[in-house]
Amino acid sequence: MKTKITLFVAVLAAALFGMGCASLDDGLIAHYPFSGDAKDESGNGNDGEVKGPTLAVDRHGKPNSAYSFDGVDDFITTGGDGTSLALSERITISAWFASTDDDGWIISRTSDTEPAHQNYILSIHNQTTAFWLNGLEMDDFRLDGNLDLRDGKWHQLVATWEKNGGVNNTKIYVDGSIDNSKTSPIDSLTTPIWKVQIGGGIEALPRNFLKGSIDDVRIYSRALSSEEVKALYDLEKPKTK
Ligand SMILES: [Ca+2]
Ligand SMILES: [Ca+2]
Repeated sequence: MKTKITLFVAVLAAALFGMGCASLDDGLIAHYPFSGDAKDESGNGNDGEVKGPTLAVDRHGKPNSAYSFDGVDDFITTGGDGTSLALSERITISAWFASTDDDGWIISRTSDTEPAHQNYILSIHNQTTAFWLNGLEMDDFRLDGNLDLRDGKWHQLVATWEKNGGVNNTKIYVDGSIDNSKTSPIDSLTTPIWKVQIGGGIEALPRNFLKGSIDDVRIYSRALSSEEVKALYDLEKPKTK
C-alpha cells in the first residue's frame, strides 16, 4: 500500500510539474530542421517548397542539414493555403543563420494588399538584425537589434511579441540572450492570405533575398519567455562549443 501511495504522489508531482512548465513544442506551428528536405516537422503539414536553395553543411558539421541561399533568387515558400501561419496577438519566430549580407529577409510573411505591407519579418537590415510587425493601424513597426551578426558564423536569432505583454513586449534575442526590446503599439497583426517565405520575400514587393545559410526555422503561436529562449538555444546550439 505504501508503495502505491508513493507511486501516486510521484505521478501527481510529475503531472503538476509538467503543467507548470510549457514544453518547447507547445504552440510550435511550424518547424523546419532541414534534415535533407524542407518538411515541416511540427505535425501541422506546413511543408516548404524549395525554390533554388541547396542543401548544405549545418552548424554541427552535418552535411545536407541546412539550406544555402544565393542572395539572387533563392527562397523557400511555405504555409499551405496562406492562412495557416497567420497569427494575430502573439508570436515567436526563430532561426539559425550564417551570413555576411547587409540586408536580407530570413523569415517573412507579407502582403501587398493595402493598408498592410508586412505581417511579420525577421531580417538583417541596416547591418544589424530587425524584427518588423505590421498591424492595421500602423505600418512598419520595427525593432532593431544592437548586434552586427554579419561575421559569416552561425547565430540563433529569436523574435517574440505579445499584444498584452506590457512594456517592452517586443524582443530580439541573439544566441540565447536578449539583444534589444521595445514597446510595440501594434494591437493585432493583420492576417492577409500570404505564405511564409524563408530567405526572401514575395514577388509583389522588393524581395530582399538573403545570401547565406539558414537552418532550424521555428514559428510559434505564443511568445516564448526569456527562460524558454535560453532553453531553446541550449537545445539547438552546437554541442562541441
Ligand atoms: Ca538542420
Ligand atoms: Ca538561384
